[in-house]
Amino acid sequence: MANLITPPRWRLTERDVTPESVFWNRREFLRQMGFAGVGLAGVAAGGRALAQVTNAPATGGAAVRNPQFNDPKLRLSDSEVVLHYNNFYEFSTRKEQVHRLVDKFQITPWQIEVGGLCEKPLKADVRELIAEFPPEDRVYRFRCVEAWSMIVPWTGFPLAKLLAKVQPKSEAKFVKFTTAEKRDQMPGIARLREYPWPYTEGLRLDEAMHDLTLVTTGIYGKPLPKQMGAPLRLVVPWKYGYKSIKSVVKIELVATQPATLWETLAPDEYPFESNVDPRVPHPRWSQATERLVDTGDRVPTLPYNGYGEFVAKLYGKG
Ligand SMILES: Nc1nc2c(c(=O)[nH]1)N[C@H]1C(S)=C(S)[C@@H](COP(=O)(O)O)O[C@H]1N2
Ligand SMILES: [Mo]
Repeated sequence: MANLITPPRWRLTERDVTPESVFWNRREFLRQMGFAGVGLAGVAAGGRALAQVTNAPATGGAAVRNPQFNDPKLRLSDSEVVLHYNNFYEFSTRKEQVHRLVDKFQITPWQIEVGGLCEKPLKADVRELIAEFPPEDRVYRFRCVEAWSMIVPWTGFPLAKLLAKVQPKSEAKFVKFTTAEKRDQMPGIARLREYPWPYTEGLRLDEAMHDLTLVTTGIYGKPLPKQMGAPLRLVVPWKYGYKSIKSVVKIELVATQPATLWETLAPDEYPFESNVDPRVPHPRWSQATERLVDTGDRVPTLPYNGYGEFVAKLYGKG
């Protein structure tokens, strides 16, 4: 466990970041193959369920698919696998355990605060936000820094709409996001005592305003399950998964680059910008390829996770 780590105290053990490249043993492999077998059968069922999705519940589950983000070449990952393979360290560092530990996690009511350097800060219940910003469905690739990936239909709305509502001041240059810290309901927090809780993340303001950056309230046509960051998370598809912060309670406009949990822990391994880039290896493993969570297929990783045509210009490229 992390709290047994010797100097530097915060240094992650390989167990903590659980890169499959390191922990991939034969038993696990066989188990995963069994998992994948079930998964393949589930794909068709998942597709049917999606087709049935028509009426949007107030909880942000399902909406109309945005045709711009519905690439027919992308095969959706099996929801049975995706929903039960999670990184959410507030509950557990073991991906298969997270979904079993969320029962006590209370998500209603859920207040969100949007403030900092803006003209019209607001506090609202997540249901009010969903009512104000009607969600749409988008199929996105999702790439974890640990080199696993998935392709999922998220439900949400562009963060830009929410930011426009609060009217950022000209001094605002970054956006900071904070996850709820409910220690009595999140058993993982106490086990990682050295971590700088609550989980925080950040984006440059232009990244936050980009149309791809999605405030997400649903997946596979249903409200987000707790293990995936209910009732509201961020999804930033061209960056490594740790930027896609879950169960957000606060969004702040700030003047300088905010400290984030992962960058504070290991800046050389989890830097602030963290754009997906197959040419830049992680210090402990290659980022050239990725493993699809459901099938186990290894596929090449794409620059900006395949979103270069939309975002390269943010970085003076493309
Ligand atoms: N609050 C919080 N957000 C988080 C994390 C976390 O541990 N806590 N893990 C991140 C990482 S590393 C990844 S890959 C994704 C995983 O999202 P998923 O479990 O919904 O697939 O959530 C990100 N958001
Ligand atoms: Mo991740």
